[in-house]
Order: sequence, then structure tokens, then C-alpha cells
Amino acid sequence: MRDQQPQQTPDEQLDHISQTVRAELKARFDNIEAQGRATLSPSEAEKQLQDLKDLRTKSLGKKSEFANLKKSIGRLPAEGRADFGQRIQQTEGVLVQGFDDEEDYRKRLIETSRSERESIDVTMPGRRPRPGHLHPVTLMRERIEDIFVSLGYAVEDDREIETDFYNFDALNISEGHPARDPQDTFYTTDGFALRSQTSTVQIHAMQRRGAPVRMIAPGRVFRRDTPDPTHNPMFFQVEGLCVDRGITMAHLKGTLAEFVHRLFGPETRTRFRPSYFPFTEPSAEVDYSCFNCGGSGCRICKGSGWIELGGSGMVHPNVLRAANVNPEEFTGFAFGLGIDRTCARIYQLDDIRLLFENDVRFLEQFR
Ligand code: FA5
Repeated sequence: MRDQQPQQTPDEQLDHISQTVRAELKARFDNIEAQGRATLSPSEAEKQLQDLKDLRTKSLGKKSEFANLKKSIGRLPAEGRADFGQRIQQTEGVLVQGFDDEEDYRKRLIETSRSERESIDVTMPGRRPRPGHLHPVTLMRERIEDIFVSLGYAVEDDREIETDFYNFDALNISEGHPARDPQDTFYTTDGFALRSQTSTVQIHAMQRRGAPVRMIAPGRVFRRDTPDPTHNPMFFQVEGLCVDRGITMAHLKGTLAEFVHRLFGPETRTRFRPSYFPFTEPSAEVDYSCFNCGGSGCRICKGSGWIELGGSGMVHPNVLRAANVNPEEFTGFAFGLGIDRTCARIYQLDDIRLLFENDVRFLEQFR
């Protein structure tokens, strides 16, 4: 190019520059047409826009051949100078317009392509939300509730933070009893603690309803137990209370036998082992024969043939008195069952802590 330039007149140089730039612009336009505008993504169009800006700088910018030609006007002979100046101006106007048009064209393409991509196709099928489901402990609680409701029991709910009166005094738990030990119970402020058993609801229910009363109370309880496969510091119990004239231990045994028949099947047996609870006299631990092996011993019942259901007994007269029920007229039985452990047994879980890890992969199996 440089070799040829001295031979070119300024007019020829101008024609040459003008033709080259126009050819380059046209090549870019042809390219975009050939590619098909519809397939041009906004990012590709952005790239082309930048390429055009670079070409504009190269062709018309301060260091361009065109700029040099403009500067040379002053050195031209006076007679042709004005005409050439006009030609330069015209050519510059045409080229600038050419660049402007091409750039506008890309900008419009970017805009159309963006709005097409962002527009919503209302005919597309919607994305279905994944439906949730009840937690296995809730499913277990509902099964237990259904059985007792069908036996004529009301379902009670009550507070989880209790005063010493409901946690201990009214349940005949004397001062100095180990159950009051801060190592076993979560105290909140002085005189208040998280309930460690649903037995507290017995008192509220009798105070509210008087006697006779027949109710169950499922709910959360809290104990300073070290977590292991059968213990959690927070777990669920369901309390049962039946107070009426002439209630005996036979009613307690019959009720829990009926409960396990309905939950595990009519062949399930119960067994009562002597125990101690301050709020019942006499007291018993209740077991049921293993629903898996029928009592011969298997992995689920750890070879014993029996599975623990919970504690039970005849309501202590002091407890009736604390709740303003006359023990001379009324007697009653009560029981407290562990919902989580029963749930874990039924679903054959080796560890009740799985129930509270909130691992969706685990929980989804109980749909
Ligand atoms: C009681 O809590 C008595 N209130 C039951 C009762 C009620 C007796 C009415 C008499 C009259 P116990 O501490 O054994 O009893 O607990 C009952 C059940 O709760 C246990 O059988 C067990 O299934 C469950 N349980 C106890 N501690 C835990 C724990 N840390 N984690 C999970 N489950 C537990």
C-alpha cells in the first residue's frame, strides 16, 4: 500500500479509502444476513457491535489513513483545496452514516432477540410443585389418635413450658426427687421448666373438664438424655387418662390390649411388668409381643420377643386431689407411650435420631 500511495492523487486515495470501508461494512452486513438474524444471540450481536466500533476507529479514527488525508488538505495547492475539502466532508458523512446504520441494526437485533427470549409462553405446561407430606412421627401420632378417638377419648393439647406445680408438685413428685434434678430437666427460668413428660396434661385436663374424663394428649417432651439410637433430648409421647367411678387395673389392661390389637394386629399380646412412677399406684411398664416375629425373637425385638410400649398405672390419689377430683368417688388409670420409638419400630429404623435429621432422602420414603 505504502509503495503505491505516492503515485495516488488525494482524490484517488479518498476513493480507495471510501471503497475499502464500504466493502468492509457490506461484508459484515452480508455475513449477518447469511447467518440469519433469528439465530443471532444477543451476545453474538454484542460482539459484532464491538467489532464495528473497532472498525470505525481503524477507518475514521485519529490514526487512520482517512485522518492523515484530512490533515494533508492544508498542503494541497490552493485552487483544488476547497473542492477536495468538500469531498472529504461528504465522504466522511456517508461513512459515518454507514457505521451508524450498521450499529443501529445490531442494537435492534439485540433488543428483539432479548425480548423474544424473555417473553413468557403462556401455553407452556407449568412446572408442578413437589407436594410435601406428613412427617413419619406425625403419621404415627395420627394413627394413635384415630384409635383412641374411636374408643371415645378426647384429644388434648397443652403447654410445653410448665411451672413446678404441673411438672412436679401435682404429679406427686416430692422435693428432692431425682426427676427435679437440673441434670435431668431443662429449666428455663426459676420455677419453670420444659416438660419432661406429657403427664403434666393429666392435671390440666382434670382441672378443665373435672371427672369423669377420658383423654389422650400427644406432644413434645424434653429431657437431658444423651442422644443414642433410642434416646433423643426432644421426643414425642402420648399421654392417656381415664377417670371415672369404678375404674380398675382391668380397664387399663383391656384398653392397652385393644390399642395394640388395632395398631399391630389382633394376635399381638401385652404384658405388664411392675414398675414405679410417683403419680401412679400401682405402676407398670407395658410391653407388646413383637409384630414381626410374634414373640419368638428377631432383630426388631432384639431377640426378646417383646417391645416396650411405655409406662402406666392407676392414678395416685394425691394426683386426683391436686386436680380437684375426689379420690373417694373417682379412680382412674393413666399411661404414657413413646411415639418416636414406636414409629422407629414400625418402620424398622435402627436409630430414632434419623427421624429428626430432616434428610429429605430419608423423609421422602414415608410419602
Ligand atoms: C414416663 O414418661 C411416664 N410419664 C409414663 C406414664 C404415664 C407412667 C402415665 C404412668 C402413667 P417413661 O420415662 O418410661 O415414662 O417414658 C415413656 C416412654 O417414652 C418410654 O417407654 C419411651 O418409649 C419414651 N422415651 C423415654 N425417654 C425417651 C428418649 N430420651 N427418647 C425417646 N423416647 C423416650
